[in-house]
Amino acid sequence: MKALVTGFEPFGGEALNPSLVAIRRLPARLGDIALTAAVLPVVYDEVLPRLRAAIASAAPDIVLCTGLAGGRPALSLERVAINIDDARIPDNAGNQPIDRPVAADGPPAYFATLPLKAAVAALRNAGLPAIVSNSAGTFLCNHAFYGLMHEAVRAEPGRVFRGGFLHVPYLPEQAARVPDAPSMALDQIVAGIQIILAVAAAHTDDLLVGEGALA
Ligand code: PCA
Repeated sequence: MKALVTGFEPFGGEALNPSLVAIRRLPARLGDIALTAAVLPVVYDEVLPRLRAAIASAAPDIVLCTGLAGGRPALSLERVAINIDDARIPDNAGNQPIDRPVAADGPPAYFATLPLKAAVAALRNAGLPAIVSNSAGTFLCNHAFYGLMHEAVRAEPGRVFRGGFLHVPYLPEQAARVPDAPSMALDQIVAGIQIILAVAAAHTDDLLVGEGALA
């Protein structure tokens, strides 16, 4: 079993991105899962070529992309990627697309194909706050997640993989500068990523438990 995990470069004036700090802490092996970590740029025109190159070289069974959602109080497993770019802020190259599809030939949305609810249950059992989120936003994280799933449906036989996206909260040192912002310690984020990968490697079917939310 091979897994590819990605994290994003810092963006929006932040000095660091917890998703990137966390994936750099991951071990090379997790039980019988061989892990590859890759860094993704917060640049619309560059992110999907970089992601595709990482997938081509890692030939993974599972891909978990991760990014920061500052202000979220919990590890957020994203259920759905939508075919729209609507950037609230410019990316790291100054691009700010508005209402542009991620893939002109793609469907409106894709669902994650990792067992999100089983992962959320395992995270909570380990004492980590976790939710299923129904929106990855309309910035680079959604763009990468949509591109990932678009790639997954077009993968050649033998190169088929399952994919999903995890949004992580601010680190405490980031939240300290934002009034009332929640945060999560780096060790917890790193542990959470490993739990999600272990669950995803062990299960293809998800639990049938309610995780519905207003948003
Ligand atoms: N978070 C941004 C893009 C990069 C990242 O880590 C987002 O949620 O879209």
